[in-house]
Amino acid sequence: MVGEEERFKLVVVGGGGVGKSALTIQFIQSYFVSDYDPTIEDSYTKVCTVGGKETRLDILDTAGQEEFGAMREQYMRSGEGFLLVFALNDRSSFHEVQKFHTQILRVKDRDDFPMVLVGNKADLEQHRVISREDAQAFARENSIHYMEASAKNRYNVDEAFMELVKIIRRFQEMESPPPPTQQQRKRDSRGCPCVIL
Ligand SMILES: Nc1nc2c(ncn2[C@@H]2O[C@H](COP(=O)(O)OP(=O)(O)OP(=O)(O)O)[C@@H](O)[C@H]2O)c(=O)[nH]1
Ligand SMILES: [Mg+2]
Repeated sequence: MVGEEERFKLVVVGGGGVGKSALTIQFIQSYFVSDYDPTIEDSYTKVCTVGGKETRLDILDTAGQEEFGAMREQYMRSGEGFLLVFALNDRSSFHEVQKFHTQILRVKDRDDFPMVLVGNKADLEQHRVISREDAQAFARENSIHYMEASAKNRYNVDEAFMELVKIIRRFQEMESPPPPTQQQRKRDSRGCPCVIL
């Protein structure tokens, strides 16, 4: 629609230390944060072009550590799409991300919602404990997209966020179809005469 800016709320979730902040900062500011400084909650805004259309992204980088998790339900209610991040070298983070997935669907009260599963730290291939097949199996069962990424090498970072935007668009279009065209309106008004009771 002319003059109406597209804007989405993206939320990055997953266990502690999996690289949510590193991925977010790599996406927003194009550098790799090598120190680990546990997040409480940080938000960012970025305007980018996805599929030829300009979009404003409000990105919430959340706390993976349990003690900072009080805001979970609240951000899950307001998020329009979620990056579910785990680390390929951390088995417990793969289990945690599955819990996030379940909790999001429960809070949204839906069977599916825009999410992309991200297996981060792909540069640590020699320390991998979650196979691509295992992650893909979970993603397939739950009809979500799976990508492997590395915040360190800037591998699949933009791609993960862009993919999520595309999925949100498709989802929201299905939820609220565009207003009928002139043609359709004419046809409907002829086909469905007004009934006065
Ligand atoms: N080798 C490697 N290290 C990474 C990668 N992404 C993040 N790290 C490192 O992993 C540690 C944790 O990264 P963070 O981005 O702070 O993790 P987080 O998920 O935001 O953690 P919380 O804020 O506590 O939830 C840091 O030392 C990062 O430098 C990656 O792709 N490869
Ligand atoms: Mg963080």
